[in-house]
Amino acid sequence: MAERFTFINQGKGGETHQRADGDTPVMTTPQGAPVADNQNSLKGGTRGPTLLEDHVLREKIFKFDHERIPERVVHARGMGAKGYFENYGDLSDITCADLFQRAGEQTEVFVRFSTVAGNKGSADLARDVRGFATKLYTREGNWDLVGNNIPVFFIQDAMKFPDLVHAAKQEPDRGFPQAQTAHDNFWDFATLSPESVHMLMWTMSDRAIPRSFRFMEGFGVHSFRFVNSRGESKFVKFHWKPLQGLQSVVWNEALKINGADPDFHRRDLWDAIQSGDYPEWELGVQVFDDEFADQFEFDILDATKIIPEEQVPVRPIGKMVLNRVVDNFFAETEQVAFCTQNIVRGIDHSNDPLLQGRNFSYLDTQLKRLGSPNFTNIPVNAPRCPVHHLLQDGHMTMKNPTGRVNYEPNSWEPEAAGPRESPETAFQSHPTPVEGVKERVRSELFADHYSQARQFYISQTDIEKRHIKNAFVFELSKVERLDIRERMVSHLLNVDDDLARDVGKGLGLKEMPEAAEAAMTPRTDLPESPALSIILNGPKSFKGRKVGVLVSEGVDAALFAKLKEAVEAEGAKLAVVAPTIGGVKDSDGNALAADEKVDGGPSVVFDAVVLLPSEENVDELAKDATARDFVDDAFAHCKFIGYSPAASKLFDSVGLTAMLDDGCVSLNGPGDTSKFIEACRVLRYWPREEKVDRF
Ligand code: HDD
Repeated sequence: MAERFTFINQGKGGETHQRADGDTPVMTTPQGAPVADNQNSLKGGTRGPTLLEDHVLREKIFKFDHERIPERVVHARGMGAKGYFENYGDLSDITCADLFQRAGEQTEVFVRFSTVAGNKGSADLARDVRGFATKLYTREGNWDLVGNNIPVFFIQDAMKFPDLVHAAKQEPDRGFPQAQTAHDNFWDFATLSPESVHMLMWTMSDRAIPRSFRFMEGFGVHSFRFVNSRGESKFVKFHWKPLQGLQSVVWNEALKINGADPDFHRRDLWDAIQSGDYPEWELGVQVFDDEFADQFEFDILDATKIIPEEQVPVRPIGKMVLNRVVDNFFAETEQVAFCTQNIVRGIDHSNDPLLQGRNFSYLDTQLKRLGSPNFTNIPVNAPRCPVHHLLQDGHMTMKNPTGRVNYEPNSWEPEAAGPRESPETAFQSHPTPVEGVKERVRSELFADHYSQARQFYISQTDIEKRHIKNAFVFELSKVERLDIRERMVSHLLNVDDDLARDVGKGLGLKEMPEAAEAAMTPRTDLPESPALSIILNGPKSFKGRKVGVLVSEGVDAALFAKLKEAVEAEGAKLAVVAPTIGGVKDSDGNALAADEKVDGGPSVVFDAVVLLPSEENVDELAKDATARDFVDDAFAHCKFIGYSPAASKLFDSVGLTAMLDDGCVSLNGPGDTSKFIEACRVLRYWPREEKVDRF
């Protein structure tokens, strides 16, 4: 405990002050002077004025006044975690990056997941892109792979980034809406920038409402380069694939989770790691040469395009395991500074104009946020390998450099001369030829904005297609200007006719607009890519998921015990939801502790639910509106519902009795519990959706 509050071990003569009781450290001022009274300021007389002389008070308030730093201009809300990357094998044929040379070698990692548009205090389940930023502390310096959970981006050139972000965030006059793109400015900008159409398909899909950070993919987005020790180079795209499988929530659920638990994603990651259920992602690479790049249908430097996995398979090269939460949110999650420019020998940038702009922006923003070019000395940012350079001084210098030499070349004797260059082990830019005239242009090859948007759409299951249509209708229904709504539909006509017509219908358009003018005729011959669907890439088991069990006094003890056993055998978790947080007595008269009171644990925060009221108390439960919502929402969100015979009264209370389907599993005896958990493995009972989704 003492360490938690001990900021600097002062070294010589600087032992931590110890209190007489020996257990707790002495509280000091930041200058190290012991504090006598942390409750009262220094006054001139018992009821007199506080004295300016009170340096203890002034220093305490001063430190407090400066606690906040500017929040990130985008990705303000995030959650960090720590772990390691384990390399699968020797990749020296394609890259000399040190971390990829030896099978089984581990490299320390820090990850920050985030939403993009919302402020630091916004809710986790916004419909938004998720940031997936990784810092790998390699033996040859830090490598930051600053990606998202979507493999394409809204824009092709960094020049457009400030406008994109301004349009997406709160409107400047009113300061709202918070953490959502469902407003005029965003859709105005997006529809005037047809290059965003592919990304819009992804953000209107369930990818933008993940169930958890643990169940989403990550992508480096850009094409990078791998370079081997012979100086040969190939292009590479990076993918993080969750070994937990993909999973998202449904939109109505997301809206409700934001109210029930705005920290849903943060809490989920924290709880999983703290309980030893460490999330894992495989790092995969799509490696391709210049010849492939030249014959590929699209420009591999265009960040609005993917290379379908069916065309260039993703080769797994290692695994990341997140097995530690942060020690301190501010010190680590807030102060971590990712920079796309941080790459290491064996990896290089490409000419993607978005990446080129990013390489300036990240370093610049860290100076603004962290206040000093010495931010690389903050523990979470400091390389784990030795650092020797002759750069010096600046705000918050943390090291005491010794000696006389701070320049190079110099002719001092080797012990005093300081560090020297090392071309053999250093990062070297791959010598790609550069030619052309200076001009502000976009390559003509970037002009196809619709073909891959269509490919994404046709690769979805019918359920996912429905969700995409609904999302467009929801977002555009919040847009006040009819011409903007119509403009979006005019773009969708270049993607898929059915999609456009259904969205037009959902918006109540009297007439369909003309298709938007396309710079290049959209292709309709690109094949489906099953890798783009979430449902087709779901988990194999119910592991890592959570079942909410609604109980009342007198809950069947044997059934509950069997259920718990089946849930835990699957590697899932069970939470007891009861009328009061004091819990209930089960049918054997034993106390059953509650994890949530029913209004604090609505069904939206669980992956599946079980209704276990007792015959004696079910009527009482059915009178409670939040208990009824629990059942109604679970059904509406296509969740699997296990239920004991007495639960029929709960179904009656919400008018569902006649609608019960195969997703509702009756638990007549303890043997049925395993049957229920097996059913849950597909996560949702989707055939129900058509019956409950009317608009
Ligand atoms: Fe960015 C943060 C990902 C384009 C400028 N970005 C930021 C973070 C992620 C991304 C995950 C949060 C890092 C963290 O957790 O601290 N950004 C992307 C991806 C992009 C992208 C995948 C496109 C492929 N970004 C992009 C462009 C620019 C920026 C084109 C500017 C030209 N991004 C920033 C930034 C941020 C940032 C302003 C805000 C806070 C920070 O950097 O540290 O510099």
